Amino acid sequence: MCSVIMDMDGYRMTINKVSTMLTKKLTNIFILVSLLMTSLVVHAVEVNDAWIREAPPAASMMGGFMVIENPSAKELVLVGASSKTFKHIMLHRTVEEDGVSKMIHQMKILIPAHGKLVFKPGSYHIMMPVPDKRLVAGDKVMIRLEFKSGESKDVEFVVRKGMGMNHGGGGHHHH
Ligand SMILES: [Cu+2]
Repeated sequence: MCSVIMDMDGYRMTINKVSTMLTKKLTNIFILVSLLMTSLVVHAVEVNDAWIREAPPAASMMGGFMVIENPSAKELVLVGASSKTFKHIMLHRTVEEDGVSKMIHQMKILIPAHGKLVFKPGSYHIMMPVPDKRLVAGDKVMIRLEFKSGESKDVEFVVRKGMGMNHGGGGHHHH
């Protein structure tokens, strides 16, 4: 009789132990998943004034501009961008050499710690082929900015009429 009670206790102990272990494991998995999810999103970076210049009907490329702010203490490195709307997106910088402006492909663009970088015509910009369905002023496009850290940020760009024709950056028609 005594052994039966002992066995029952042993049985109960085992069940308790297993359920405690399970709870601990589930808690650990939950923490791990939460950590993974937060690491994939940039919380610090702020993107404002994101817009794409409406392209003339004959144009094959169009340019996009924005202001990226990095309030964090770590340098931010933009390495690419992607969107369902565009086949591909390039990182470009327009520079002027001997009075001739030209676009240089950027493998990466640095946004300094506690700093910001202005993407604007005649300077840094993103550039993409015009989509089959022509984009006009007022259209909105989601673009995902990809950073070297593996983090990304989804940004809504609004299509606008360009401000003047000076210093492209939005087109391949430089003089
Ligand atoms: Cu360009």
